[in-house]
Amino acid sequence: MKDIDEDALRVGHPETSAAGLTAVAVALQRGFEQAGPLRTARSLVRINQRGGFDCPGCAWPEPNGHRKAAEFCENGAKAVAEEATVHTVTPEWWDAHPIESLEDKTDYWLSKQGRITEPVVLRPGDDRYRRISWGDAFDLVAEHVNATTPERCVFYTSGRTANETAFMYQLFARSLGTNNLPDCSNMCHESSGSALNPTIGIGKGTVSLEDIHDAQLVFVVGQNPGTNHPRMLSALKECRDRGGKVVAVNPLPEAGLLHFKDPQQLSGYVGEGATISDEFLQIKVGGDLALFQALGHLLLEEERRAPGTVVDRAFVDAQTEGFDAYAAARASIDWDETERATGLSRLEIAAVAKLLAASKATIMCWALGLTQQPHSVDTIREIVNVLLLQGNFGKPGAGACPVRGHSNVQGDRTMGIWEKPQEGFLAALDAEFGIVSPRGHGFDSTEALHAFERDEIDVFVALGGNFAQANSDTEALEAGMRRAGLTVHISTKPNRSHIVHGRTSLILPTLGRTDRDDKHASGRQFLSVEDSMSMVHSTQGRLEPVSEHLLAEPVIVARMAAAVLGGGHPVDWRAMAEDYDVIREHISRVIPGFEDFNGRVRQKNGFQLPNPPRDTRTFATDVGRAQFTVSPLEYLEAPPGHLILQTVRSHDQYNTTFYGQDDRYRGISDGRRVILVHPADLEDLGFADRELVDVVSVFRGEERRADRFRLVGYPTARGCAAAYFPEANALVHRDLVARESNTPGFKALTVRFVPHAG
Ligand SMILES: Nc1nc2c(c(=O)[nH]1)N[C@H]1C(S)=C(S)[C@@H](COP(=O)(O)OP(=O)(O)OC[C@H]3O[C@@H](n4cnc5c(=O)[nH]c(N)nc54)[C@H](O)[C@@H]3O)O[C@H]1N2
Ligand SMILES: Nc1nc2c(c(=O)[nH]1)N[C@H]1C(S)=C(S)[C@@H](COP(=O)(O)OP(=O)(O)OC[C@H]3O[C@@H](n4cnc5c(=O)[nH]c(N)nc54)[C@H](O)[C@@H]3O)O[C@H]1N2
Ligand SMILES: [Mo]
Repeated sequence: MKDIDEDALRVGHPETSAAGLTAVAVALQRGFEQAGPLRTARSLVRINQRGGFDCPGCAWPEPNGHRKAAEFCENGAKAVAEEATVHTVTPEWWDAHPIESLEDKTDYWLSKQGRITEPVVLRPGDDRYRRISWGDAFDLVAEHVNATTPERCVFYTSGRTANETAFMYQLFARSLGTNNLPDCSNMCHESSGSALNPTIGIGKGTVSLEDIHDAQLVFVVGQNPGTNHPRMLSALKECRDRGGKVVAVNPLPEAGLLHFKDPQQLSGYVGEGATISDEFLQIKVGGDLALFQALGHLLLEEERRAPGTVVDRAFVDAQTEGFDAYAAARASIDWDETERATGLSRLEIAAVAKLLAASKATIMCWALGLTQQPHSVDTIREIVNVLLLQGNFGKPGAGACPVRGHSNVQGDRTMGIWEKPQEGFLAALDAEFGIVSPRGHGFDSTEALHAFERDEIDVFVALGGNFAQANSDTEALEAGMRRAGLTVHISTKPNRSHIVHGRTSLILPTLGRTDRDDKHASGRQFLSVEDSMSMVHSTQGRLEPVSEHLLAEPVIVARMAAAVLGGGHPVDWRAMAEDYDVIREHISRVIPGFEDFNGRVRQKNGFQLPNPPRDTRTFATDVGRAQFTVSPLEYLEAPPGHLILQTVRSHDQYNTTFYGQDDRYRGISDGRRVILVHPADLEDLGFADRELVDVVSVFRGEERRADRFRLVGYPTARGCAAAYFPEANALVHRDLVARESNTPGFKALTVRFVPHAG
């Protein structure tokens, strides 16, 4: 942490509204600093425009009809500036920075250095990365992979990877003979998939952007859209303008949830901004299962009082199973326990139940506030129950909306990046390519962490991302990664995972979203992505790459696969790398919904993938109907002297990449090692505001410690605290995971504070 002055921390008042003029100014300033005015202007005008590139910021969809001239937000612009930077990390840079000198650098410092320009290698016994040719780099990968067995090789993907690249990458892993395909989704929305697949027969959301506009009621649960999905605020405002209502459920009074100033409208520049939430439930971390059980109970009670007014009986009878058991389980409720679990009063919950009962079209949106706790899958199943009760599937303005993170994380899964692939997918893949894919499950991200610890990984390839920082138990993970034989990072910029290298380590620099990809005999190429609402569309960068040595991701994957698998392999990797239409041809024959992929991806707005619950009210579950489920009540309770800690993103970061040191909406400047705690809890625990403490996490009798955090009095829910990801990841025990999905419990830590000594 040497490059950050911890004592510079400034704390102001949290803001009550998001976006507005400051957002535009901040975005432009960041762009000019990184990329200069011309590249900034060139890149910003192409974001999310037809024929332009997909914003690498988040997975929120673009409007289908009229697109505003500037279909981006402050944080999208910051993400673009981060990539479009003119600063470079050359082989000379690596030469001037022996690995030891990089050990104490933060990801903030590392990414500020710029775009990596050439492949580099760190060999055993050497003290720094050195230039290597692409050909030698791929031969080195082949040498290592072929010296071990496929199950000791792991292929990680971060969700920025485009569809075509992801498809080739999983094809490579399976051709080799492994399903070890962990991805960032394992750490993100896996719990959503685990809950949705068995209950509604699809692991994705069931709404379109138009549905959000048309909804009578939208819940925004466990999500901070003002920072992480800013364009969602425009959709929520549109919904309210049409008479819809919004309920926010969050332990933190996040700026964007309360008010919104639309930077794309003149009126958005001045005043308080539009109200976003009609009701704000300031819930305790982990209390959502209790909340949705209570809401289900109240809906059933209202239905008993006025039969036929709340429950959609026709839908429930025809399209669902398990209603009776669910209704029996929710017939009674322990209000004392519900209030304890949620930190909400019975009256507050009843007020929201009333809105729900009156709504004929409800959408439930959620993000990581629900997915990273032991009982996350139960919580999301409970949300499905409440939606099913009122028939909120397959009608306008209604449905489930897990708001995804990385801009193509959903597409990567559709393309087969999954450690537990389904038989139908593998059979189609094998038939198309004449390979025999392995059938056993591979490692997810948590299992990969365990495998690193047990020294079971010889080769770790990462297509993007920053695995060492993103995952739990930082210390153990880093130690394990350092013992691996070969680590390979396909990256745009340096990050901590490059420093925590295996005995041999390769960094392979790639083109990003904004870069032009035109070194192909068949001309300039484009790629495609799928957004949070199952829309598939093309993306094509325009900027001159910062170095002539960069290769496009599909080319890197193809050349790596060809080197590893050798000449006799049935897959024609070269043809796919030459012309991405060839990849799309294969995809169109393997993955349902991608028929005529090449034709439809060239349509004006791309195309929407089939979604049975939304399109036809059908549910491809085991029983052929949507499933009500019954979960016992569960919530997080901290023993005396402890709080429940959740980890969040600041307004100035993209996961493990930082744009700056501020969290403007929460009033925090120039510091990230902070813990937000309710002032009354600070007092009860005997700590002062701004006190410097060490944080101790407790899990199954084991403790982890992270030093030097400043306590900040903040209006969070009582009994809860919040810290930034990834600074707090060292505190997360690797066995603290969500049941069924195995997603790390990043929002479910039990912690106490000790005054920092010395
Ligand atoms: N600018 C920017 N955009 C991003 C990202 C980024 O880092 N920067 N990351 C991208 C990615 S990969 C993802 S997955 C998404 C993440 O998007 P979010 O899910 O919005 O991300 P977090 O910052 O983790 O915020 C979690 C929210 O849930 C709340 N919360 C925590 N615990 C609970 C709980 O128990 N119950 C309820 N109801 N709420 C709770 C927190 O207070 C916080 O508001 O954003 C994507 N977009
Ligand atoms: N405590 C805590 N931990 C968390 C979370 C949390 O809420 N709390 N959230 C989890 C979530 S939701 C996620 S998604 C993961 C994120 O985990 P990752 O996806 O692994 O991490 P990122 O920080 O998004 O990856 C950033 C790196 O990607 C590379 N990169 C950027 N653009 C490109 C590109 O176009 N191509 C390639 N090849 N590389 C590129 C750059 O080198 C950059 O350093 O973290 C998880 N970890
Ligand atoms: Mo994510």
